[in-house]
Amino acid sequence: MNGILNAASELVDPNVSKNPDKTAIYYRNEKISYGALQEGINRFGKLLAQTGVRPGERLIIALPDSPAFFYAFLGSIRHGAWPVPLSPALSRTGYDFIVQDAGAVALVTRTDCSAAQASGSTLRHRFYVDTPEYAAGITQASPELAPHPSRETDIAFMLYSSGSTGNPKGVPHRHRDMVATADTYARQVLDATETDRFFSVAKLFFAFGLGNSLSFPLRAGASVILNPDPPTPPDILNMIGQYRPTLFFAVPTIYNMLLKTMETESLDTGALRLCVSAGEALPADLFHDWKRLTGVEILDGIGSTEALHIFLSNRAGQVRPGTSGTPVPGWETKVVDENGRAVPPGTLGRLWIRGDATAPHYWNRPEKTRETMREEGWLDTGDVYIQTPGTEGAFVFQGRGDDMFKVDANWVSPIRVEAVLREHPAVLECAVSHRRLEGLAKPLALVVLRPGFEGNPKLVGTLRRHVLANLPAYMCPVQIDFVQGLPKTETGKVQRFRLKKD
Ligand code: 3UK
Repeated sequence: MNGILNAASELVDPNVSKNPDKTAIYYRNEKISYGALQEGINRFGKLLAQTGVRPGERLIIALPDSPAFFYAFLGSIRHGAWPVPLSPALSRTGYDFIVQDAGAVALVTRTDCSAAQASGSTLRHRFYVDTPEYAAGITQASPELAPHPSRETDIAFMLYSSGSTGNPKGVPHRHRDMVATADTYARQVLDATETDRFFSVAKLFFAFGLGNSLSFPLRAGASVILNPDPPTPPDILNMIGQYRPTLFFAVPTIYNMLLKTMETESLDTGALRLCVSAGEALPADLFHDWKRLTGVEILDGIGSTEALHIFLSNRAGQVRPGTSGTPVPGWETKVVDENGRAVPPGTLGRLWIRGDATAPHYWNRPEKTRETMREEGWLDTGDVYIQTPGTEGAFVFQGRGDDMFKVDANWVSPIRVEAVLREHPAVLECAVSHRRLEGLAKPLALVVLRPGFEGNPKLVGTLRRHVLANLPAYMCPVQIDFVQGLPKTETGKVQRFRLKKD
């Protein structure tokens, strides 16, 4: 089955036929209706066509969350060109690398974004959305554009995964992928309908935010609230009070910061019915504290750029705190050993997944593709999981495959040691990796202290004793360094490989 399907048309057009005046986007003081959204998309696609950008060519989008992002992203897809959304906060060299890697022919950004200076031999056109020339080009372009007749398995867009190691990799996705994640996760796990209002702290350039703020609300004929600014806890709380979202999405650190802010400012949770956390594991305590203060559950779920969105998730009313829950409808999962053979529940192994939304390959990375996109449509997530026999099959995250290491022939999961260290009142944040002593791996910890604590040898002793009281001795860090901050990716994930001292 490989019918004609254009994702931009599939996500938007039915809503225009049904109710063109319904608000699709809330943005500052503006409301963008479905009719206006479709017009903006068509005009952008037409502008691309007139400029000579052809279907299949790549176009970089470096924009804050805004209606302009929707027009450029969906306008490209409607025309058949592949949008490549990137964070508007990358360095110039970060953009140059991706322009070159993707062979991008066009760039859509703002004059005040560092992407404005990006360069590359393939780049032919630049669109600056905050200029009068751009406004004139859009106004002159026709508001009618027939969707490019793509097949559902043709590539529609490409994301870049900042990855936990090495250079970012292009992850192409097909026309059917956004529709598939909306019809499985959003509809069947979140129960999303046209009465919902979506609000995501995670931005549109990140696969998590792209689903939360674009494909899910559009597929449901619902509304989305966009925040173009870097998220600060007071702004987020204000926006929740002002726009009254029903669904809220953020990474765990944001929930943590919001809880701390709520100690001084009250939160009007108003219409909120469900919250979602992804990006890294949500600590069980955070789930309980949030539930107690707001009355709303946070559903932890694991997703990835390669899978486009969440494939294992908790369910409303049946949350198992501290786990990633169970497979989302439409997804098959298996935990495997080094030979790709399924292991029984209760055994630690790599998580492989299979579903309709997975990227078919990496862009120009045959070696990485062979490692990750496995036989019969399976995708190796690179994550280590245990499926607990006791908790109705909930999956418990054990860390990235490449972060795990062995000490005295025993596996050490950095996140277990980090969780214990974090329980100590002196510890704000920490990351565990390993160093070699006489050729053998030993745990090493970097610790960011809470204000008021001093990093000295006495505290090292205290923290080591705290770990020893809670975990086997081989897991106890032989070295603890106090630092100001931890190395993180664009999307806020700790890069443990950068701590390794081999
Ligand atoms: C880790 C988690 C434990 C895990 C993402 C939701 O994070 C997303 O995509 P990325 O490509 O990273 C994927 C990797 O992040 N991870 C994500 N969620 C969890 N680990 N518990 C979780 N709940 O290592 C995974 O392989 O940046 C998240 C939707 C779309 C996404 N792209």
